Amino acid sequence: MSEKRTIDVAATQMLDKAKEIGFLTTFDRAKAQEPRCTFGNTGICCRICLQGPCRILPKKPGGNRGICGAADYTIVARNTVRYIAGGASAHSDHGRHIAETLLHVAEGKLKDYQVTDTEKLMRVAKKIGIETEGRGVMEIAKDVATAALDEYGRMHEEDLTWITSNCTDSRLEVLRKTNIMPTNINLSIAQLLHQTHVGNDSDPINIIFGGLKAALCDYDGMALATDLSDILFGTGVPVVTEANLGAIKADKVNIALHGHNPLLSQIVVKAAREMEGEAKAAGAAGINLVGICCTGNEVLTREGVAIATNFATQELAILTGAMDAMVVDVQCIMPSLRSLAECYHTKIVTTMPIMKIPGSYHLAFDEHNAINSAKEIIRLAIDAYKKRDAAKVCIPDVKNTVVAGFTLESLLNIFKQINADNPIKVLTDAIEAGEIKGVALFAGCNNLKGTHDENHITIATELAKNDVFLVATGCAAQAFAKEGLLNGEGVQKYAGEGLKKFHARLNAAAKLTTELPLVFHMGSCVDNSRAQELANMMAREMGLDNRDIPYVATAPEAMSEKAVAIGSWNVALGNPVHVGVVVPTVGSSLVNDVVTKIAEDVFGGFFFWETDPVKAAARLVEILDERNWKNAMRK
Ligand code: NFS
Ligand code: SF4
Repeated sequence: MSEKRTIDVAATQMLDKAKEIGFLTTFDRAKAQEPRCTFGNTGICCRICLQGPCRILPKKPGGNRGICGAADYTIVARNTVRYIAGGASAHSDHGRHIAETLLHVAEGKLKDYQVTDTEKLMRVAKKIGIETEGRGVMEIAKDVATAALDEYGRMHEEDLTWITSNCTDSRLEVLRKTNIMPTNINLSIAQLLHQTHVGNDSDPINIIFGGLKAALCDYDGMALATDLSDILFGTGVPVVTEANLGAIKADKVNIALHGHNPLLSQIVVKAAREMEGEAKAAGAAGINLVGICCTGNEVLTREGVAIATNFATQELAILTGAMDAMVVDVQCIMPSLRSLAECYHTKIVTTMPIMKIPGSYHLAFDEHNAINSAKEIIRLAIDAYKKRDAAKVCIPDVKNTVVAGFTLESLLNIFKQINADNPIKVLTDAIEAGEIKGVALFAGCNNLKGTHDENHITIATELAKNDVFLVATGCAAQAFAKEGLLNGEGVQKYAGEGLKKFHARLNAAAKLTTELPLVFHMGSCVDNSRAQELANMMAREMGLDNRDIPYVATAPEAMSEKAVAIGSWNVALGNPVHVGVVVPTVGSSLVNDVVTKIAEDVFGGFFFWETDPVKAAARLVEILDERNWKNAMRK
């Protein structure tokens, strides 16, 4: 564990304050966990049945296996894929919730939601083979929603639609040949839990392939979540806003939107606009919404809502003393928020049936009554504001300008200004000309095994220097937002000559009121599907399989089960994936070799672990160089 806690200046100020008032944050708790148990850290501790925990103790007679006889490779493989099952469940359940909502909109059952982006609806319908000619919007929406819901529990054995309609043909062949193409999201996840039950599969390779199948369900669930969220709420266009704790306003009612699902947060944004008057009547200058984690990314992309902070520093937003309510839905919400809120006037409002925090305020969100639910939440915040103690308010004066909203559509719109017929060619031409080396996707979380945000920033600036085109999602994107990498100044400061030239061309074509950012913010973690669509377009345009395109992914501070699932489908789809923390596969050299070496032979994609950000960046550049070099040789 690193001694330096964070590179974020605002966070540092708040951590000093936490110390002053004697509140132990997640940073203190991370320290308290050291030193870690080596068994758990390397993945050789099994708790799959009640005889456990069993640890691998090679020196003791009989100790080199679990009680049932499971070897290190079985234990490590099982533990790893169970992360994937957790992640795929979270993402696909999120997608299902959106799909149900779209279905109910199409059936006329929800008055507070509508089909906002009909153009995207038509595009998605065509992509998945639904007839659009001469049909009404709601009829088509109903078919799209039904097709999405069908992914979860269909009885027929057809490959998942959002995979077959998005991936390249050569990649589909790889997925089919390796027998990891899923036909039913719920089935594959349940099967994986079955496969890893005590006394079931002990073959690590078979277990890993089961894991990859579930990881592809994760991809499917997020791809449909992105498509259907765009249909319901609109596809983001470039927006200018700001990020970091300085986006919290002392004179306004501050409400943080935290979690992942846009279903509620979108409505809160709408309600907040209608309720400015009520906030003013309470003596505030208005309502200020800020985002944390991926709900924040969703409303940033579509509504230009500012970012307060990312995962590791969520508690610190409350420590400003000016957070009146924090509305949370699902995933990545620290249970500690409640105890911190007790030191302040802050209301923590949980809203989903599967995510409650003891002692916090629960307002069951009801899509049928969405706007009223949202208004009720805002009223709670206004009430809390009245109880705010001005003496406790201390907002770090730290924030940066953010240019975001780069859904694939809005990025292609910029490319279209240069090449109207074939926008993606703008990117692939620049790669083939050697102006830029390729594309790197930054995804994933914060992980306090390292210094908060440091890996993100160091790797990104190193790659920029080496002329790599950068896109980002999730908490990685938020790290960039806070540190000033999502604006034009970031390009001037960090980009290499080639990348600068490429950006200059894009800027001239885009004609936005502001310069394009160093890193293109593609949205939330489910929007990693947007980045994959970009990769697929590159592959098609370059006439290559995904295993050969100059595209890499990195999760510099991976933390959640969802991150494991995302990394795994990236590998299955041919992408090299860097992870900046040591992961618990290292306890079995066999499993570790499979995911870091053998995977490349089979899928073209593979994992590598590197905690040193400079070395990680150098390796990523090397991989891009290798791919470009091979492509040049092929010509
Ligand atoms: Ni992704 Fe986004 Fe952040 Fe990690 Fe959590 S918020 S869904 S899981 S911590 S990036
Ligand atoms: Fe031990 Fe086997 Fe049970 Fe795991 S499944 S806890 S190795 S007995």
